[in-house]
Amino acid sequence: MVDFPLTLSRFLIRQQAAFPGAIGEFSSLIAQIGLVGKLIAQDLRRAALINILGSTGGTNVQGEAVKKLDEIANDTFIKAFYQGELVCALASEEMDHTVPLPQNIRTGKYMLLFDPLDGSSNTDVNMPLGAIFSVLKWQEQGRLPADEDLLRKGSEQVAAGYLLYGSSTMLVYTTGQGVHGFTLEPSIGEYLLSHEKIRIPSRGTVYAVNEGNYHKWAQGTKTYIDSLKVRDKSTGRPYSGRYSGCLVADVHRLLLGGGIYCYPGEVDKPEGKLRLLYEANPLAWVVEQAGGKASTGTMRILDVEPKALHQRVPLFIGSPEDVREADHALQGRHS
Ligand code: FDP
Repeated sequence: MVDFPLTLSRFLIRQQAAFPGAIGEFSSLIAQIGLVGKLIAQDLRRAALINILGSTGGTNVQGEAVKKLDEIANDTFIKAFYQGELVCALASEEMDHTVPLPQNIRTGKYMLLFDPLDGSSNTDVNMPLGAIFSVLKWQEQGRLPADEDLLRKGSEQVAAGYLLYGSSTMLVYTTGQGVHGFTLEPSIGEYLLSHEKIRIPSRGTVYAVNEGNYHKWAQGTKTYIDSLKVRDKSTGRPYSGRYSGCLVADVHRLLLGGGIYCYPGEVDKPEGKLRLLYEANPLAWVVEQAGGKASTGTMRILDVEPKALHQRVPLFIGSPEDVREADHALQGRHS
């Protein structure tokens, strides 16, 4: 007999049973993120037909042009969590500060940080997109968290994951007990467990980096990327280059098949491009939970002490052997 599919809701109920006293707040939060994914995926499928492609004409807190879909995705996340109940703080990569929640509502104990639409440059060309989320726990009673209360190291996350809008829609997340992937079955509107306990290969043969920035990099970065193209039987080089312009899609590829994604710092911009709290931390934890590594080039991402909500950080993430080699090259050491 064919196995009956395990839905996300049943999976969450099973996981919850391992925590006596759990009241289902966390399970509801993950289910609500799944719902956001369904709503956004539905818009994306028809985007070119319902006039939601292109830019709004505005710029976000990072000074980047805002796409209509950035705004739609951001609003969808906020509406889904605005009534409190599941969260006591909401912070988005698209907004200056945490979202002020309405007064006098019952708030949950979780703080949710999210990048509502990752890979915005892909919106108008029907390429993959994603969303990334990080969940922290708020222990204090009597007051709601302020911006600075969200400045926690990645190692303090209680859940992290992403939605991938590719040829299918997926929800992939971890709570520190491995990484599980669910694929949306659109005909029944359910996420079904499709990738249980994902393990990343210890080494891959693919690298993802925007090589258009080559001339802006420090010598260590150039040396490392150059080394990936040299013929070497023992490591399977030359590696193949695969860069989609969507961090989530590139990380998903290497989570399943191995390899490395790099968004290095530049000589004139050593902090790089990606956001620590909304992108690097959640993906670092997912990848570590699958047996991989994530580094700034000099230290573990999850140990970086955040100083600001929108702090940027260089990112090298993927198979453990590949990230270790990148670290060594960046630090001028030999592997
Ligand atoms: P985007 O700005 O288009 O949203 O952090 C966002 C991100 O895309 C990643 O998804 C992607 O890997 C990277 O930035 C692309 O940046 P470049 O265009 O500089 O390569």
